Amino acid sequence: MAENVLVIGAAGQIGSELVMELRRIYGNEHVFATDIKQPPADIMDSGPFQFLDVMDDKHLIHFVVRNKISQIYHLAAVLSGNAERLPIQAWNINMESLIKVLEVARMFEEVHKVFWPSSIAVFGPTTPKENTPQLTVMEPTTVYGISKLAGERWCEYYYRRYGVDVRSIRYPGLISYKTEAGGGTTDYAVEIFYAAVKNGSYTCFLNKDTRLPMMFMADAIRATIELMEQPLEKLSIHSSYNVAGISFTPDELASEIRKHIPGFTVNYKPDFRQAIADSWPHSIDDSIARQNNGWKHEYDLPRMTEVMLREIRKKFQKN
Ligand code: AKB
Repeated sequence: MAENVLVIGAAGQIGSELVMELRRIYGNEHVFATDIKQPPADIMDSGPFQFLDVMDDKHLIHFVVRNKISQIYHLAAVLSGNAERLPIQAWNINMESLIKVLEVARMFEEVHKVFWPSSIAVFGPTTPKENTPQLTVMEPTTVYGISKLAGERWCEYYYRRYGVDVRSIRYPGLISYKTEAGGGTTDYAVEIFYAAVKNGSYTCFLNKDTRLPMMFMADAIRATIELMEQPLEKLSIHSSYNVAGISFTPDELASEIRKHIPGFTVNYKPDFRQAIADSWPHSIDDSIARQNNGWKHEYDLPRMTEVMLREIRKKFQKN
């Protein structure tokens, strides 16, 4: 039987790229993009889109039943920076929406697979910073991290108690050119490319030597699809997998950009997001994902920088 895939949060940074890849795999008509805001034109033009607020569980259930949904990708979330501005609202949105999706998967056995993104934000200041292991101390100090850690526990609970096949990745900072991120701590690594192309200068909200784990979006999409395609028996983690890409500092990224734009300058004006970044790992040990899923990232810093600058220049030429 054909798979019918529901993507919640299709207009976001991950969703806007994942929907197109899922449509390539399952067929345009079988991938239902939903969000509370309108996604990019290619998503609107290539297959079904509907406004759906995941907090409205009646609408969610109706949608799942009417469209015979068999897989759900629940990508909607309030990211780390925005969550610190409105902690209780962020907690409610991040947690309640996940529980609603898990409940739908528990109630309707036609929904046989769920994907939910976790984050490196599940780690905190007491976690080992270098090559952070899959299983380690986890004492997040941000509301976003607390919600992601609790979410991981709920995912594993639904798997063990009800057999819900829910899969997850602890994404590092994601770097992409199609849709900008919104409200995260790693967003500087996207903003910097736009500023470099547009103005030749950037004011960074993190210190120059703040090292964080990052990943180019093409790698993140591949990691997600590869995890979802694995037979369940091959998976040993039912909370969320560590996956690693590249780690760099704002200063290292700026130097790489300078190889293409020699006059590029960066000022450093750290704000409240510095404390969030300081609580996160520098690099991630993803050996379990490598063993279970054959995971390996492809984009290093030079390759990612080249693609980002090329694609962002094309965007500005069009406008
Ligand atoms: C954020 O910065 O909040 C996100 C994340 C690392 O989960 N990009």
